[in-house]
Amino acid sequence: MSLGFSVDTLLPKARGGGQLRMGLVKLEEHEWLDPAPVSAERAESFATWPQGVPLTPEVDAPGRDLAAMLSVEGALPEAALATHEDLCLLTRREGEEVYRLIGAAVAWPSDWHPAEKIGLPVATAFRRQDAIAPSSPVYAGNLGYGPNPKLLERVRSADLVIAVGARLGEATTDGYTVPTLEHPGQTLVHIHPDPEELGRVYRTDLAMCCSMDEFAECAALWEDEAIIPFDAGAEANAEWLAWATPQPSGAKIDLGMCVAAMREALPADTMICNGAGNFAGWWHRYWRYEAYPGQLAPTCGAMGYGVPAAVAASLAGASLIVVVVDNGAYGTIRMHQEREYPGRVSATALANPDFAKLGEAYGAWSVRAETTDQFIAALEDAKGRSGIRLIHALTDLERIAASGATITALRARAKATA
Ligand SMILES: Cc1ncc(C[n+]2csc(CCOP(=O)(O)OP(=O)(O)O)c2C)c(N)n1
Repeated sequence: MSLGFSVDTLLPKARGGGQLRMGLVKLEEHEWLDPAPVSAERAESFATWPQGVPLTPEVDAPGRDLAAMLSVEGALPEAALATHEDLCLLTRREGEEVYRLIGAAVAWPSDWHPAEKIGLPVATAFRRQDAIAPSSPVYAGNLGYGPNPKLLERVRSADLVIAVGARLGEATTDGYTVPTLEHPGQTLVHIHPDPEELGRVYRTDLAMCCSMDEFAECAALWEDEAIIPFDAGAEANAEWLAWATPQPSGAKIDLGMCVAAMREALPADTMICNGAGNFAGWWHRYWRYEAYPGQLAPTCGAMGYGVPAAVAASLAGASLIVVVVDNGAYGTIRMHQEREYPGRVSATALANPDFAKLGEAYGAWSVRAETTDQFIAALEDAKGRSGIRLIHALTDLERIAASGATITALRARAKATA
């Protein structure tokens, strides 16, 4: 049997001939085929983690050849299921020296999650919520607008902060306060592919300029014997779960419950697209960004991003449900007005059209929802249809943010401290 190349010839050429970081060791052919694989566990692992089988169209034919070599019916996924080995196929295109990965079937990716091994809490940066699966036992939540106060406190009191791939921007750092720019008593390690970013705003104790896959591959090699397990990951995960589980707010249309209903109703690989605005906060807090990519949202905070992002996703095959959250105002700006100049409302009220009728005029299936029950029913109905579906959710401006803040309370607090 031949795979067309040997490990010895392949390895120096992987990643353009750079240092090998994958932790691969060469096995003889008789070693890499387990004569009695336990396929039930592998089948379960493939079923629960479909992202472990990324396939390009290019891998189909060689995958079939590989399966045939192993006397298995099918292609790469079936071959990986029938053996006890995770399988990757690479190709070298004409005129290219490097090998490219064209498909893989990896059943046990959890071995590649160093933070889980160590028990360290991992939070995602603003609008990068799909970077870590929320089902990870050490997922600690999102650092963005309206963060979980318990998560902020954790970052504030940590001895060591490792920022992997994230820009330490305004939203992620709660306005450059967590951590503070000089973070006395705290060690900050910043890993980022752009050398301009490292040390630009934050004093950095250790800066590493590299791509995220290079870092991940190196980090995955941390030896188990050297690992000190911490409880902080599980604790932070429990705090996040409590924060990210909506409690009924008493609102006529309760957006937390609507997002919870969406989680029930829609597939886990659903992508959430949004632009700037307080409405997005309910999804940032209560949606589980399990898919990758699963969040199309602007880290620069631009309004008007959501619909074009959703159109782009639909061009790539996604089907669209549009939720218009209509509180009759530029709510975010109204919130700032009440906080800084309580009671001085200026140019933030909107005279909105009937978005359901507008959607209908454009050929979308559209529904108006004024209560949580109507929203849930609309969602169920929408699921059974194809084409663009639009739900016009009329919300109460008084409930201005997913944190639970109200206009009345903001105004009262601002007046009291004026
Ligand atoms: C292109 C652009 N213009 C202006 C802003 C400033 N801005 C941020 S949120 C916001 C109001 C958003 O209102 P809306 O979309 O109705 O959402 P809400 O906050 O009411 O949920 C504005 C004007 C922005 N972020 N992007």
